[in-house]
Amino acid sequence: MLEAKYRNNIRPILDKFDKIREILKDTKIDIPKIVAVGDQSSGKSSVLDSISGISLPKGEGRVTRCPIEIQLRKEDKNGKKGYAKIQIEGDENFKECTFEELKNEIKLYQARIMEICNNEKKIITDKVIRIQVFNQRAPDLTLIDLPGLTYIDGKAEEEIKTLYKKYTTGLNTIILLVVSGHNEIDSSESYKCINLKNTIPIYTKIDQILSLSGEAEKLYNKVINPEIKTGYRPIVVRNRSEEEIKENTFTDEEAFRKLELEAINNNEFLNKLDESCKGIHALVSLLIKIQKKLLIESRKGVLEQIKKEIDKLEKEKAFLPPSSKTLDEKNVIFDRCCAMFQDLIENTKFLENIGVKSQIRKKFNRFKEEFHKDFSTFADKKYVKKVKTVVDNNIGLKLENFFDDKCVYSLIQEQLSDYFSLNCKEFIDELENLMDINLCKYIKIAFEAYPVLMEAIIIEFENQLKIQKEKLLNFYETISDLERVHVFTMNPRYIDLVNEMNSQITNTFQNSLFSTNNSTKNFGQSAKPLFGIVNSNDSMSLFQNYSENVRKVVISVYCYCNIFENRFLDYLFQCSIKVFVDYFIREPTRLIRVRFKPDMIFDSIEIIQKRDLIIKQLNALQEARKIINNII
Ligand SMILES: Nc1nc2c(ncn2[C@@H]2O[C@H](COP(=O)(O)OP(=O)(O)OP(=O)(O)O)[C@@H](O)[C@H]2O)c(=O)[nH]1
Ligand SMILES: [Mg+2]
Repeated sequence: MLEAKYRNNIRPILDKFDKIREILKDTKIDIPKIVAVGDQSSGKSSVLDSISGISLPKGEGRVTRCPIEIQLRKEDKNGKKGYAKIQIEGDENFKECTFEELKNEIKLYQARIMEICNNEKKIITDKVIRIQVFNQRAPDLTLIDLPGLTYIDGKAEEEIKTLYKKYTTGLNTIILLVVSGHNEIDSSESYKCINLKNTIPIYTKIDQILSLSGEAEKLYNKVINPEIKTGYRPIVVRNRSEEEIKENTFTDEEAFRKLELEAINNNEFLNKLDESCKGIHALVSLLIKIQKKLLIESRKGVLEQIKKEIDKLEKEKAFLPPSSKTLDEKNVIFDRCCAMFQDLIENTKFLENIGVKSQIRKKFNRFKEEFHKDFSTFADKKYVKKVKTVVDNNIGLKLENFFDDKCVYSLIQEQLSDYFSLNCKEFIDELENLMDINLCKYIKIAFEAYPVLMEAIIIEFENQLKIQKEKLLNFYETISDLERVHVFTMNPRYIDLVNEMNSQITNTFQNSLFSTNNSTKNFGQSAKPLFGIVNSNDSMSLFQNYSENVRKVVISVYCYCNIFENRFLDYLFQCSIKVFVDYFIREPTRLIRVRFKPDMIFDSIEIIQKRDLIIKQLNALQEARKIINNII
């Protein structure tokens, strides 16, 4: 009665979850399942064998080479029973066979798996063998056998751990941790990579334990007082030994189970265990109970996971480039990419504080510092001496009105020639490079999906940058020619600066005659940056042996350089922005269109594969969602 009720309620859910597990095998969605893990040869396949009554690949050495999913059902959807089906993931159909044939079929499928492993040059594979068994005497359970995690040869350990992670993480997984009765749970590598809360420890090979004195007591203690606590109590079981399998000693499963229980109950220690810890039958009852609870309770959670995954994939899909097969589609995509590029240039960081303009400004400031250093250190004692010679050689010329004086004029021209020998061209190359990096960055973002077009645009922009750089170099040549020929001494700022400095230096001279205090007196704010050398003491020592005329000439040259420096660099900065930044942001898409050919827009293989994969996954998730909605 209970059995029939269970079958009516649970069986459909179990079938549906099996279907969902198959559909969602490539996702991380936590579908209810029962999985056997443990070290190599601990008896995992033998336990599942004992539960299911089918003969899985077993034996010493590394036997199980892939996940084997066993779906045990009393009958198929049409009520047909007494047969089995087998398939390797990727096969179009299941192969149907009788129970007698199944043993041999499993061997053949195991050989196919070994071939897959050999071809992939691997020890194990994650391709699943799926076996459906419709047997009146079997419980409705779905179980998964995994390869053993071995620490003997250390081979494939990482691969198996990855497989364990894939199959055992998640709250909806019940783990059968199979350990040989001789061993401790913590001697098994597997216990470290599983969720112990969901774990049922299963001690195998109790027949061997019972024949050794003292071992049964140890096992008893391990069961009633386990050192490693898990969510479920351990169960002790007896499977067939290698010889028993070879010699086909126990053909009747029920008789063999009786023997198992007798052996346990005849032992003075194991006899004392709770009935729920004794033998395969106890394990099957527990699994049916847990599976029922799991199937009922996990439905909502699984549905939520599916919804989340669908949302995530929908977003990814929306982010992928649209199909680009027809000419219209190609044109629409091109316009979209152009708009994105324009948007990036106009609205992102291109012009903001941390954008290109400010990067150029920073470079300019650094250049300016270098420039200024060279400009502001020439007026030393040697220079003043040189000026004296120039002034002496020009005796007779009026120097009070020095602004257009001949010797000032020639000294300024000489000084400017030095400035123009500074490496301004290298600096302009740096600006070009900076623009190149920034423009390419945005082109790559906007045209990422269409590499042929992207490359063409980059070439066009780089050509344009070269042209623009030539323009800037021409500006530079023009300015420097102009500055070299004309000395603009009638600039009011220049005149103010010269006057201010002259009066300050005169005051300093006068003050120093009356004062014993040598403290430094600053000059006016505007003059200060120029006159590192012309503080009170230095200026005195610099000028004390020379006439006022010499001092005035030095100051004139000095001030001119200051004015020139600012004027020249400001102009160069304005030109750079105009030539490099304004030119490219004014109509960026005009430059892009020059190179555009519709053929340059096509989907890359990666995009096609990615799109197909997302669509496939979305279809699978939607199908799974439908199935779950039908259960709830
Ligand atoms: N005597 C005895 N032998 C057992 C018992 N359980 C398993 N064996 C033997 O132990 C060997 C390994 O068993 P398997 O079931 O293949 O072990 P496994 O954990 O699946 O091994 P891998 O898949 O290679 O990791 C086989 O020869 C089994 O016959 C048991 O309870 N008693
Ligand atoms: Mg195995």
